[in-house]
Parts: sequence; C-alpha cells; structure tokens
Amino acid sequence: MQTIGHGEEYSGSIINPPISAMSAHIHKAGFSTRAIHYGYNPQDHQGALSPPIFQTSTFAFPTAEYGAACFAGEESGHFYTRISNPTLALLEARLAALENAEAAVVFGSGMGAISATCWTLLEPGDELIADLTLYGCTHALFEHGLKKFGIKITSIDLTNPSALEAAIGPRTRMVYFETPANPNMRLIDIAAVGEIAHRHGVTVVVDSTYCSPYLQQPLLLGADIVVHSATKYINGHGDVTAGVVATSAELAAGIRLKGLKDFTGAVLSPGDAHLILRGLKTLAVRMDRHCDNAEAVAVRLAEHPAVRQVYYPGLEGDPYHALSRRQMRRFGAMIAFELHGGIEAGRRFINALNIFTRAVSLGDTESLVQHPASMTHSTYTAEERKRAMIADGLVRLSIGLEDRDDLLNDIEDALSAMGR
Ligand code: 3LM
Repeated sequence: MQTIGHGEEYSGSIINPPISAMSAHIHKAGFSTRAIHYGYNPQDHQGALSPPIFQTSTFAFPTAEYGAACFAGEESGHFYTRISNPTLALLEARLAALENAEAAVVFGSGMGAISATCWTLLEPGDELIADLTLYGCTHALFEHGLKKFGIKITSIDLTNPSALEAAIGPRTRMVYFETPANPNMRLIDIAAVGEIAHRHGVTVVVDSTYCSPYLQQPLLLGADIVVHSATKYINGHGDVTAGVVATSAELAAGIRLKGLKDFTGAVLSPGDAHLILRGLKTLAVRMDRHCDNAEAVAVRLAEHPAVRQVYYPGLEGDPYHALSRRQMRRFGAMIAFELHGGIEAGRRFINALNIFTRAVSLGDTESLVQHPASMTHSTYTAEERKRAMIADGLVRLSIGLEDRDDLLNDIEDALSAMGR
C-alpha cells in the first residue's frame, strides 16, 4: 500500500507505472544491449526509435475518482512529474537494469540523490558512519546539514574495514562511502564493509560516481544502495546535471515518496532524462576509451621526474591495485597526482595545459583538470582536508575521449613549460 498524501506506508508496488513490457531476453542481455534497449519497445510509440520526451509537468485525470485513486496509491498512473513521468520511468528502469537493482529513482543532481536518501532514511539521534574522504558538497551536507538536524556523523578510515566493527554503535543506521574516493583515489572494499555492516543491521550506501555502472556494481558486492552523480559518466557529455539512487523496490519507493517528492523536490527534467538515455547508449564504449587513455596518462605521469606521486589504481605499485582488480571491471579514468613543487607547481601545470580544460566536474568527453583543495573540496577547512588526506598540492585529472597522444603531449608540454 502506498499513499501520496501524508501516509507513511510505501510497501507494495512502487510508483513506477508499467513501462514497455521487458522481454526476458533483454533483461538477461549484456551491459550495452541493456543500456540501448532495456524497457523500451518502439512499437509502443508509433515506431519511434528514440523514446519520446514527455515534456509535461502534470497528467490529465479522466475522472475525479481516478485522480483520488492515484493519490491514494490505488492507481499506478503518472500524475505529476515530481513523482513520476514516463521518460523518467524509462531512465529509471534502464539504470536499475544496469546496476542490477530492483528499482532506481532519478534526481535533478547527484546532491539531490544523496540528500533525498539521507533525509529519507535517517532520524535525529541516528548515527551515520562515513569514510574520511568525501566529495566536497557531500562532506558539507553531512557536516553542515545532517548534523544541524541531530544526526551524528562519525568519520573513519574505511579502507581498513575492521575499523567499522569498533565504530558501530546502537544508533548507527548508515555507512556511506565513495570508491574510488573523490579526489584522492582511495578504494574501499565494498564486500568487506557490507559484511560487517549487515551483521549489525546497518545500511550500506556507496557513491559509485567515479565508476559508472559499467566499471562497478556495488549492489552485487553487498551494498544496499548505490548513488551516482549522473552529471558525470552516466550522461557523459557535460550538458546535464542529474543524480540516481538504485536499490530495492521498497527503499526506492520510500526515497521517491519522501526524499524526492517532499523533502528535496529535486526532480529531473524529462528533457534532461532524454539526454541521459542517449548518453547511456554509448556508456560502455566511452568508458573503455576513457580507461585506455587514463592508463596511458597515469603511466606517463608516474615516469616523469617532476611528479612526486600518482594516485591511480591501475598502476601496479598502487596500494589499491589488487582491490581494484577484484571489484572494478577496469581502473577508471580519474587520476590524482602531486608534483615535487607542491601547490605552486600544480598551478603552473594547470595553467600550462592547452587541450585539458580547466573545469570542475568529471566524466565528460573533454579532459578536465582542477585543483581540489581550492575548488571541489574547498568546503573542507584546511584541517579537515588534512584528515581527509586531500593534499594541498593535489591535481585532479578527468581523462576524456580525445586522442591519447594529444593528451600525453599536452601533459609533457605543460610539465616542461612549468619548469621554465
Ligand atoms: C566534482 N562532483 O567536480 P552533482 N558524488 C560525487 C561527485 O563527484 C559529485 C557529486 C556526488 C563534482 C562536481 S564541484 C562544484 C563539481 C562523487 C560531483 C554531486 O550534484 O550532480 O554535481 O553530484 O568532483
């Protein structure tokens, strides 16, 4: 039973009215086949190859009784886009299929997805245990938002999962982490954390933005909820902000009816959902090319005498190399590194690049470069950054889809120019 008014109940059928019948062969198909076909049959839409965009905020009720039944949860039709919409429902079904989830809910941003999840599942007095390193705005949501409303935030080093056993208390409800972590590329063992958390009835939330569903599927490893900034690889073209939560049908229904509908209102535009559906079709080929380029860049940086340290799990000497081989399909395309000359050298390097674009965000076709301490992670105090292991001199690269040699040459040239 689910109600759209003030009712608390949301078990039973999720508000995701049936979309095109999904034939079993698509459900079991490979990743790209699902990314291209899942949940859509052109014959249901006058043969249109590309799914129509239902660019509407509201839906007409045939009768007053039908409208009331929708609000009472007795009818499953779409009736307001902040709750559900056919274009959003298709994207949700497709993303759920790619994450091996029962259901997904999409949002107008990654922060919308994360806040809706937290506001839905946590109560004042509850404890959230988070890893030491988080994306800057997630850190701000936890430290400045949730804390203000009586939720206890405990930060521990989850790269050592046994620390979790000791940290869990009677009010611990959620453990939250990114893997790989933005920006310092620490990796966390999802299965090991999940095993400990579940022994204590604690919900495991993984932000898998750096991987996209192509490189890592946390639910298969034991996580309960996976969140993404779909602004990044999932869309992949730098023209949309979006987020997604993929989880069980029951949790997704709660996050939709509370976190999305009432607590954040962070709804995604149907037009943007359409762009993401288009981006998803090439996710696998894009990710493979991102990874090919990043592997070459990481090796080149690691060999360069001006470079003090490269953080990339694909490098054999990286402390997370073995774990990345276990839980990721490939090593991803985010690289962090420090130069011997520290922050000043880092700034000179960033300013000397020509093909890399100086911009925050990640996962786009364009290679991007930014300075976490003064940009994405400037929500941390200097002291907090130290604890989170975000060095002041750290430079972050999001490796794009340009020709590999052009990227390598741009980096070589910038490293040489920096010394002059
Ligand atoms: C960034 N990150 O440049 P949106 N989770 C992770 C993220 O990296 C992000 C979000 C959630 C960056 C954005 S910084 C002002 C630009 C791991 C975003 C939040 O709300 O869709 O931006 O997702 O690292």
